[in-house]
Amino acid sequence: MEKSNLPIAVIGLGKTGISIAKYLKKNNQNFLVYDTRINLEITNEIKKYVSKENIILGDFKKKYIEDHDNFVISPGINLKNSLLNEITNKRKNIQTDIDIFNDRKRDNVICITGSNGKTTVTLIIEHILKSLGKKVKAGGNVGLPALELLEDNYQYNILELSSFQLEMTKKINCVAALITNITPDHLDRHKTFENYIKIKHKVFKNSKNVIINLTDKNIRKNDYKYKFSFGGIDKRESNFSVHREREVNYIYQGLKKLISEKDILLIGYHNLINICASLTVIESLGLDIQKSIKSIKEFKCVEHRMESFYSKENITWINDSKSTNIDSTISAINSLDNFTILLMGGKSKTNNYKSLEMAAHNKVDTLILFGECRKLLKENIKSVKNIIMVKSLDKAVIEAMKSAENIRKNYQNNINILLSPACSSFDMFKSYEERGVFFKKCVLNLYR
Ligand code: UMA
Ligand code: ADP
Repeated sequence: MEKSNLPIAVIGLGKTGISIAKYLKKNNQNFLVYDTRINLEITNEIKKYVSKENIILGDFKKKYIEDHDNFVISPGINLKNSLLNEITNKRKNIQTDIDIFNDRKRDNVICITGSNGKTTVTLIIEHILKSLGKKVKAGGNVGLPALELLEDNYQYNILELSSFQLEMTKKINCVAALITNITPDHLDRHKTFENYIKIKHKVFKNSKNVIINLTDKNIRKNDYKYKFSFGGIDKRESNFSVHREREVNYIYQGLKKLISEKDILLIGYHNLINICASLTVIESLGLDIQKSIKSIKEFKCVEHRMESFYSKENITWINDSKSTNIDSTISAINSLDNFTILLMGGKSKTNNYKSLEMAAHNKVDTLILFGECRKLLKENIKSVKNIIMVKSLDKAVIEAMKSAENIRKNYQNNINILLSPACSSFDMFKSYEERGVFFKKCVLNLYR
């Protein structure tokens, strides 16, 4: 924070804004809070940290800028698309909660970013570190906002960082930084894929150890000196990688066979890669890999991520509501053998469904499209044999059951019914969590 007699401006009063207000109050700082949402509820939680007179709701006005030298911005705010652009032009000091976290110079910060797999990898690492007896907490884009981690003295702090959080962050020092993968996402905000890639790479800049996914062409390995990597074709090339032998995938540590896919509880090849990524972080910290294996075998899937939650009479229902982009749905489709009925739809983030069409063409028997962009999806994914369009997710569940029953007449093996929307949930739900919970409720109601 730059020295100033003016109050700090906290921009945004969501989860992050509240954690910033809490932190600033605790540190006796003078601040005002702004949020563009005129009807934002000022909860008792908020009132604990900031009085009503110090909260300004509604459009952020140009004249407010002169009242402050320091601005702390929440991740959900797109600086470029609003009047807040002026703040940048006036060369005021703009920070994020991650910058404040960084100013406190914590030891052993581990940063995880990427387009898909951030939460899974973050939670696997947290799980392993706990099993190794370390005092550890994960936060940031998952669970607690970053500043909440300062409330206690953790031996390891794991920060899941989204592109929204990294965009305005100046610097994050860490002991290990990992980008799980980079595929196009959030381009409505970041405009170009190139810009999005650049934002993701910020995480490597001040990391002691840079951890590279060798299989991802968008992770610019040549720009970094790195000792740790995962993935890749040659076992000797990386610390951990996946190789297939007689129809079974195995995780290798260098040349040494470590874990069979049959010994883990997670579904899908992408989750084997997530385990490789997590183990590479553990190795970069100099911790014991052999002791970590047992805890990996016990790690259960995170809710709404390839969550197989109900099976009866050879029909298995899988909730992958967190899949909000093309690539995660392709991974979901590729994770399943046997007949797959795919439920997809919501609010579209792209017009380019070519790669998804190719994946669905080979593996999906019936495609059930729902939500705002169902027509757009139908126009773009023509090659699946059976396509059904419905308005809502509850209707999609009923259609999926009917299709499964039809398939079952001639087919003895397991049938997978997968919700992996490839779209955000905001057309009909508050969040992907709400969508996933609703989906599970609809399915369980069918069997009552
Ligand atoms: N908003 C306004 N006006 C304001 C402030 C916010 O309209 O003045 C809107 C934003 O546009 C957004 C919503 O309110 O739609 C929330 O924005 P926020 O910045 O207040 O968000 P928080 O509640 O602080 O939650 C954020 C992350 N959300 C976003 O970045 C959108 C949460 O990640 C994160 O858990 C939390 O900080 C704590 O660190 C959620 C998320 O959806 C899981 N992340 C996206 C993702 O994973 O794809 C990036
Ligand atoms: P994030 O936090 O980056 O959104 P999650 O672990 O929450 O990642 O998973 C989001 C979606 O991506 C889920 O649908 C999940 O099944 C899928 N997924 C998880 N890991 C990967 C990966 N390595 N590659 C592609 N998709 C993945």
